[in-house]
Amino acid sequence: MTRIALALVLALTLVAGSASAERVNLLCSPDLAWCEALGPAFTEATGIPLEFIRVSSLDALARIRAEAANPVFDAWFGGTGDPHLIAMREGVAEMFIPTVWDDLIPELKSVINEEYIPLYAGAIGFVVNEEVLGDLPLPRTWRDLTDPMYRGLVGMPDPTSSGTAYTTLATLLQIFGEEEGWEIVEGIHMNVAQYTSSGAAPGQLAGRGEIGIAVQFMHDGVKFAAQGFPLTTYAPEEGVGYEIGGISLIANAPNRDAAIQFIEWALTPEAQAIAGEQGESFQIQSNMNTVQHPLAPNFDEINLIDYDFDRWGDPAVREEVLNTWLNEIFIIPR
Ligand code: S7P
Repeated sequence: MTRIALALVLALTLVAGSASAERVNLLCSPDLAWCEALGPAFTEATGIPLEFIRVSSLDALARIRAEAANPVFDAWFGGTGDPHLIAMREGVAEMFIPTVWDDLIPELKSVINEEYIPLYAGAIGFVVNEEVLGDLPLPRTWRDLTDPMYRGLVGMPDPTSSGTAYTTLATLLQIFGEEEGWEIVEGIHMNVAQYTSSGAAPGQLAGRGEIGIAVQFMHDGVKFAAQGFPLTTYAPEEGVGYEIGGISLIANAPNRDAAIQFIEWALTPEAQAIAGEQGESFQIQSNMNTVQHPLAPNFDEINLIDYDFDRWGDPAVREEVLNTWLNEIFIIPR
């Protein structure tokens, strides 16, 4: 073999070696079953290995911020939109336009001002175990949830870790305004039996009969009902806020090319169908060509509020909301 041929073989070996070292380290915020189904399907489609850890939305943001100087993760899949927006604005995540951009539902892109990539959408609501409520009437409004007859029967996630809970607080403050909104948050707090760190967990407590009413995303309640738990899911009369879950490239990702390939793949109709088929997750998927699962919500039938993603995704506003909740609501004995 000539020297040139030998050099060529060596170069090709090195290139192949570095390509096989590519992998995707993923922060995954939706339900565990969906996160678990992603890796094998992505590896089958691309040959690239994927490892993930499941972390709630706000914990994921905290982690990305803390590791900004030396990122460990390459991409962040799912989780409520506000922290994705914050990550973009702070420069710890990097916006790019994926090739399927024009196939993503236009309204999902426009309400978030195209500041991050939409992955799915879902709305907040009540998930109720009527057996636990017994003779008590179903709560029909947000204000109903403050009624002392529901003392110890309500569950919601902790706003300091859960994007679901932050979306709920932002919803109440937008529907009722600051003063009345915090009054209602306090009334609900007095009835809360347990704050959970993850957004979907209150529905599991309600399903097992440990509480009567969970406040969380409705698609999670629908999922638990589909699994056989005696749960009824609906939106309160005053209306509900909603999420546009995101998918983001971490800034300075160690495996940037592989991460982009993952995000491109995750937005295809085939990959999005995994949510309902294997992941038992029924959000509205963002690609117009994805066949939506029959259990996915129909936003035309839900009284959605005009959620101001720009304002409630602002880091300073979020900070203020969380501080008020921690210092003025959470400390009230119940
Ligand atoms: O379970 C799916 C889902 O409701 O969970 C996501 C949420 O960000 C993760 O939960 P927390 O951050 O509230 O723990 C939602 O984006 C998603 O629809």
